[in-house]
Order: sequence, then C-alpha cells, then structure tokens
Amino acid sequence: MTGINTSSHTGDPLLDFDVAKVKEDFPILNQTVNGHPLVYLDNAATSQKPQSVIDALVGYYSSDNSNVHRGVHTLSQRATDHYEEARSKIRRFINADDDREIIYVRGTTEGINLVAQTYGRENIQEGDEIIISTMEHHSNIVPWQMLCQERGAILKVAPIDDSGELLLDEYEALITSRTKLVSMVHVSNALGSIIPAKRVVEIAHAHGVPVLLDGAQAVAHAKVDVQDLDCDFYVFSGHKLYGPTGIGILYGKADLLEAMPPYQGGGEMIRSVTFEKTLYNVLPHKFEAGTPNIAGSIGLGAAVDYVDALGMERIGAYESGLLEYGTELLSRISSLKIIGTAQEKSGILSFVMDGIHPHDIGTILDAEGIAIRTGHHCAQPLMDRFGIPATARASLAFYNTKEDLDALAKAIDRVIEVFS
Ligand code: C6P
Repeated sequence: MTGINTSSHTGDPLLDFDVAKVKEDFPILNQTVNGHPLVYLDNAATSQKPQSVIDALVGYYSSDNSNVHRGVHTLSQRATDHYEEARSKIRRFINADDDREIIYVRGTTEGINLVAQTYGRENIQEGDEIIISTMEHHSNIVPWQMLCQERGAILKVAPIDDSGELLLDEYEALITSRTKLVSMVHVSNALGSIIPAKRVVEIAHAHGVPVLLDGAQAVAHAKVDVQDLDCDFYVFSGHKLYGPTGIGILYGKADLLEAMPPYQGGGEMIRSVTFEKTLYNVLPHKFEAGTPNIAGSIGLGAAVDYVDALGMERIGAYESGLLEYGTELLSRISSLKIIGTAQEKSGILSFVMDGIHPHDIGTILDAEGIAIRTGHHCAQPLMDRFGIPATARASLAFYNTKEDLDALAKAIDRVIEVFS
C-alpha cells in the first residue's frame, strides 16, 4: 500500500495520487449495489475501512484478546502494549504533547459529553455563558443545553453568513466576562465549511476562555496539530477516520484534564478504593472507567498508520481537487443549488433541487448504486438558518474518483428525468 505516485509528479493532485491502487485496500468498495458498481459518497457519516484495519481487528481477536492493565499473563500484557501503542500513534498523529492527553472515548459525542459533565459541571455556574456556532452537529448543542439547564447558564450562538462562513467579528462580540467556554465544529458536516480554528482559539484565549473543537469531520481530511491550534480540547470519532465504530478520542491539555473530576466511576479509573474513600487513577486512566474498547483502539491505531503512510497533506490536496471537480459538475445543473459555499471547504457537497425532496434524490441515487446521505444531518438549527428541512449530501474520501463524481452527476440527471 502506498497509493502515492512519487516517481512522476504532474503537479495535478488528482493525477499524483494513485487512487486505483488505494481503492484495492478497501475490499467493501469492490461490489455492485442494485446492479451498479458501488459509488460510496457517504464518508461524512462513516468511512470505509482498509484491509489493514480489518486485519488489526481480526489479529487482536485471533491472537491477543485479553483485558488490559489487569493481568500479569502474556496475553494481557500483549493486549495492553498494543492498546497503549495505539494511544501513542494517535498522540503523534494530532501532535499532542503527551500520551496522558489522549483519552479513549466512544466517539465525538461521548467526548463532548465527557467535557460537559466534568469540566462543565466544575466550571459553569448560573449566568455563565457557553458559545457555539450555527453550524453545530446536535452532539455539540444538546450536551451544552443540558448543562445550561442544570446550571442556569446561557448558550450563545455565533452566526454564519449565507455561504456558511463563521462571522468572526460577531463571534468575538458575543464573548463577555461571563463566557466560560467556546465549543465549535472544526469542519461542518452539513456544509463542509472549515472554520478559521486557530483564529477562533486566539480570540477566545485573548479573553481567557478555553476552546473545544469538534474535529469529527476534520481529522480524516487535513493535518490536525492540536499544539499549533492551541485548542484546549479536541474530539473526534475513529469511524470517520477509516477506523472502527465505538472508538474515538478526547484530547485535552494535561493541566485541564488533571483539574477535572472523573466522568464515570468504576474499575480502571481508580488508584485505591475503600468504602470510605476512593483515590482516582492518573491520566489518562482517570477518564477510562471499565473495560475499554481494546480492539477498537488497536483498529484506530492501524487506521492512523494507514493515513499516515498516504500522507495527510496529499490526502488533503487530492480531496480538494475532487471537491473542485464535483463543485464544477454540480454547478452546471441549473435546478440544483449547493448549500455551503465557503471559501475554505472540505469535501462535502450538500445540495437541494427545485421541487424534489432530498429523500427522493437519495432513493433514486441508491438505485444507481450511489450512496449519499439525505436529511438534516443532525444539524437541524443549521437547516433552519438556510430555511430548508434537509439536503442531499455527497461527502468525499481519498478513495473516491472523478468517475464517482461523473456517476453522481449522471444519476442526478436521472433524478431530473424522473421528476420532469
Ligand atoms: N456526523 C454525519 O453523517 P459520532 O456519532 O459521535 O461518531 O459523531 C457525532 C458528530 C459530531 N460532530 C460532527 C461534526 C459530526 O459530523 C458528527 C457525526 C455524521 O454527518 C453522523 S450524524
């Protein structure tokens, strides 16, 4: 597996990436659906898994399956080594400073809930404020609403413009002496907008406010460096990064994590327990109560190895080329409107069509073997902002091709035909 044509650079990222070779690493892509070769364009919902990730899962269960941090026997030590090696790989992948800052969680949703229930409960009092943006996924809205309800705190929403760009001045104007946290999506799942995350953090920090970034749609598509971003928390899901479901990462700066109370109580998160008192374990174990998703962590480590070998910069360049190509194709369809046209965009093509419900678009595309997502994308307030109930969304990964996008455009012509 390399997928990178290093011998003859053409300067065209679409040509410099050997996508045919890369696709061979993803067995699921080699099938027909409804009589057509599968075109998988639902990568923002979940991405497909390379053989190396599947092998890592099978390898773990075939050779090493055992509980971690508990046994002196060989299998347990092997499982623990692999589990902790994966943590180190993930730490390097996002350039965190220390393995202690990498907390295994179930996914983005659990990572945000963890921060809300620990940092939030500890630091947010009546009348305090939390700032999010219009573009949030429900998982970066509801946990804060729950906390605000409990505490009598206030949730403020930074607006966006019609292209889907965050209005930085209006965001800054929302910050007051009562603002205790900013929690924002790094890349919008419904629009593809990439927020100026570094600037968002700088502005918040200038007011002494910590920042959580929801990186669910960012980590698989561009190099993320948490130290460069200087964010205080960063969360993402393994399954959108070519890894297994049920595993994700909460990154937090060590001093913040140290000061936070634990999330759940149970085994593993303790140093000692008596009926009178429990002493908590050190980081990261303080936040990892119970038997963790060992196979998932190891699988995520293998996914990180895979994308590292391809190179995040090359992945980003290739996907940008694809996005440009797809945007151009869809823009030619007069009855179609792209929702989300920010200057800085990740590989998401959300669109609506005159008089045709997105679900009908999705159904007809499925009959052509094309998988997209339709609906509100768990971002209902964002749909309200655009005055629409739903969009059809094609979302890209590095194993997609220009031909996939040609097939999408052709199938959209078919949708128009059916409804004319
Ligand atoms: N978005 C989509 O189709 P979980 O479910 O915990 O792995 O990820 C939640 C989540 C949080 N933030 C953003 C920006 C997301 O995109 C998602 C998941 C999927 O867009 C499923 S709703």
